[in-house]
Amino acid sequence: MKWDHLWINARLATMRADAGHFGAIENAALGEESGRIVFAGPMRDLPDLPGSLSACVSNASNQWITPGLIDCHTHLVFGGNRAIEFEQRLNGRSYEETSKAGGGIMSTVRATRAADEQSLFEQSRPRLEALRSEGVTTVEIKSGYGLDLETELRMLRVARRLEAETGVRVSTTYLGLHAMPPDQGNRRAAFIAEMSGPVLRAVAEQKLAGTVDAFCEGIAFTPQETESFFIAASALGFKIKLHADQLSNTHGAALAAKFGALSAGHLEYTDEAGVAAMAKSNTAAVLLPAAFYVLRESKLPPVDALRRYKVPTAVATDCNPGTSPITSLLTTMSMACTLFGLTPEEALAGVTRNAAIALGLAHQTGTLNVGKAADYAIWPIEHPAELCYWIGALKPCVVKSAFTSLDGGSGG
Ligand code: DI6
Ligand code: FE
Repeated sequence: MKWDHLWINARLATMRADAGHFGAIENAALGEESGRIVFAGPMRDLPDLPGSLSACVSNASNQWITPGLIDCHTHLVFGGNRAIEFEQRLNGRSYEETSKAGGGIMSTVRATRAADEQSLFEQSRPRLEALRSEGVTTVEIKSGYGLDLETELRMLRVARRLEAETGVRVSTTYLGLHAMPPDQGNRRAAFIAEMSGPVLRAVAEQKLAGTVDAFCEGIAFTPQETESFFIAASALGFKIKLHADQLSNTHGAALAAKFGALSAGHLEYTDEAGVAAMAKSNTAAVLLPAAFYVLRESKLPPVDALRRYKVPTAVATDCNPGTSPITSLLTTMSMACTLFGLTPEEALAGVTRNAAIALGLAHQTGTLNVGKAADYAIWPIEHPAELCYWIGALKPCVVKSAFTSLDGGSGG
């Protein structure tokens, strides 16, 4: 049997949970066959001579190979931008004030509704290419800037097309309760019923997403409203995620846990009881330090409690036009270390193994393990901590996902 490709003289940061610092293996090899990893271990354990195992043997020249990076929380499909609001915020207007005045998420909803499918695709694609050029091979993309049937479905179709045309694996999420559109007036209950009924069913019927998300917050939806949406979604077999406790403690983490959520994101205001509930329900935490940075937030997420309760903790960009206009997962990892106090190993686990857990894709990707998809990146570095240390100075030499390959030098 011949393998499609074999890397020799590599150093692997396998990021396996039980395998020591970074799951590192020196003098290693990585073999792939039909899009799967068939070997990831020391060269001395190869079952034969490299040339007998594969017709395509490459020398990694002692560079580090990591799992393909995973950005498990983004809103990267959207129309327009919000640079003007950024300017206003720096002049003292708060995010909440902007949002109450009809700006914020709703200004992106207007721009997204106005963009046709092709335009939305063309505006979003460079953001995904930028992520990929830094080694990202899987990305989660949420809807939530449509807030009507037609535009929510359009956003999810664009997300699916991004996967087809870039080869980056895309996990789609229907973010039905993101903001209350003013054109609905005070008809909160009617809006929630629409998003939890016809729109949810259309997403299911057209198989555009298998997971839902909501923004549970003072400026968005109450825990009771969120819960009614989750009940409808669970009944149709959707998996659950939540934007929880970002700006205040609404006990969103515990609410997510109650529904057995895959993940809860942000968590700046989550208390220990919320963390304990997440641990019990195997709900992953998703830390979003770039939104913390942009909003100049000062309340830190409960990182120590997440460690003590062994909650798998992911790190993601939250790429969105309001609170996190960033398309660099490496910079986000640096922020996770500097702003939140994660170790470089925790930050890398946050964009590999734990991000896969947060997406329910741990069987498929997130570590260099035999049987998983051949998603990996090769880095011109001497130590894996460099992935979190450099700011804007590092690109992978090779980015490979099970769908496609890309030469790092020419990408993005
Ligand atoms: N929390 C966030 O940080 C983003 N969405 C959310 O629920 C912000 C989205 C935006 O301001 O456009
Ligand atoms: Fe978000």
